[in-house]
Amino acid sequence: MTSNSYLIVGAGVFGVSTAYTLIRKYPNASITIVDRDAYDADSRVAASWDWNKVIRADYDDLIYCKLALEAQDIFESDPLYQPFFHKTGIYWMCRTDYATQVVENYKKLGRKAELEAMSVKEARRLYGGLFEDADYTDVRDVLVNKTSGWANAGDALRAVTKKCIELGVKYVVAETESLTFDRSGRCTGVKTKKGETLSASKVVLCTGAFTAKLLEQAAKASNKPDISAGGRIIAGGITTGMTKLDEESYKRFEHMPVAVQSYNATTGPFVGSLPPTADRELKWWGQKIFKNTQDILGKRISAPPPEPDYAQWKVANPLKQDIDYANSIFYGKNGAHWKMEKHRICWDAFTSSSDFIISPHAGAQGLYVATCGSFHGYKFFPVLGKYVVQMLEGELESELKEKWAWDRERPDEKLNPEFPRWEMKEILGAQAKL
Ligand SMILES: Cc1cc2nc3c(=O)[nH]c(=O)nc-3n(C[C@H](O)[C@H](O)[C@H](O)COP(=O)(O)OP(=O)(O)OC[C@H]3O[C@@H](n4cnc5c(N)ncnc54)[C@H](O)[C@@H]3O)c2cc1C
Ligand SMILES: *[C@@H]1O[C@H](CO)[C@@H](O)[C@H](O)[C@H]1NC(C)=O
Ligand SMILES: CC(=O)N[C@H]1CO[C@H](CO)[C@@H](O)[C@@H]1O
Repeated sequence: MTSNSYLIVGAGVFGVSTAYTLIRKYPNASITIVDRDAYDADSRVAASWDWNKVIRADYDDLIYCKLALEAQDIFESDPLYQPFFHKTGIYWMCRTDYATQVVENYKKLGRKAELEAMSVKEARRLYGGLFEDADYTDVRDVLVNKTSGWANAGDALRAVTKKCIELGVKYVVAETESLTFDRSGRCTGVKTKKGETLSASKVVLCTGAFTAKLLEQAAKASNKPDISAGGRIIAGGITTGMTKLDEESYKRFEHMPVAVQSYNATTGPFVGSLPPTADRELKWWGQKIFKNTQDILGKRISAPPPEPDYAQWKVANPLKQDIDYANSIFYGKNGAHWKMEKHRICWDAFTSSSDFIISPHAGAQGLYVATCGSFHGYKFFPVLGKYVVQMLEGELESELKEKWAWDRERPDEKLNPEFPRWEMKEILGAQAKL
């Protein structure tokens, strides 16, 4: 085991958690992370690099519920993660019977569900009426739960990466362009854009939204069509926006819970709003989740824009309007005067079931995939590596192995409210027509 060397491509939560688990298990192993961005850069493309992310365990899927509780226990108790976790509770405007399912899952797992379903009338009065003017159309109940919260996402990622480096993980800044294979077809490493090669006995792709494009480049360069993602992995983007609260609003919203508006597969994805950061910035993510399908080496593939920074700070007006809409459905008149200060487009990798892929790649020995957070991966940061390493060592329990497999049946994406249902061009085109 210890004679293995590991090359992890991508320093988001999947890659860093894997490196952290490996270096503690095998302190003398050669473990390298390669990423296009420095881990402490001022701006990064990683979805994991963000001001904040929701940390909740309220899943109707029992497996993710269990995993999220496992992760949250670490966020609460491990000195490495704990400084970044804020247990603010959640305020969830719910339009399905998700709530009942969550409570049942907690019970099955022997955990106390500190989760309460309230009528809209009752809920409106909570938190000094912060959500009195939200949009409650079709809302069945409002879930209020103490155990959820949020994390300073980018800061936690930087801290764990720094710890990995201190423990002996090498961090290389380079863009990976393709993969290298030996004569038997085994993956032996990566080739960077500058033409360097990095080698290892196990290569793990944790490349998020870029994964399908990278695999296509590798398939083409090595003349191995089986390396292609073949429609399993779809890059999706979503807009986030922030306002800096004035003194008065800050006093009112300082102790707010994470807020969520959830819909269904017909009407759309979750929309969320996160409590103000230390800089007093309150955040939303929007309701429009989009692909960016483009021609990549003769195939139609969704990938982030080709700019090195994924053009993530170039946010067009129709996307900014998505954030104004989010503001209105959470705060109504209470947020009507807020000025939006920052917008970013965040890209993540999706599967049609929103399941991760944590699996050997079926197209080559020595090649593994661990990504596809599908817009919900961050909260699992403290435990992802444990499962990736189990996968690398063939020890993943069968239920997880099947759920996260490279090859498995994949449900119709139309059943998934979170799945990207727009093309970015369509949304931007709508503006051109106005
Ligand atoms: C707007 C938004 C809100 C979200 N909110 C939440 C939330 O509240 N809670 C939650 O749990 N999850 C949330 N998520 C999901 C979560 O952020 C992701 O699922 C998770 O961070 C994905 O991690 P990753 O490691 O797979 O990818 P990433 O974090 O994107 O990391 C991939 C890394 O790979 C590198 N890379 C890619 N290609 C190459 C290459 N060719 N060469 C070198 N390096 C490369 C990139 O630079 C990047 O650092 C949200 C996502 C978005 C976009
Ligand atoms: C989703 O909700 C809308 C309105 O609340 C309803 O008309 C529609 O039938 C629902 N769709 C599903 C799949 O439940
Ligand atoms: C914010 C908060 O803690 N709300 C509720 C969460 O659930 C518990 C248990 O049902 C309630 O007592 C809290 O008021």
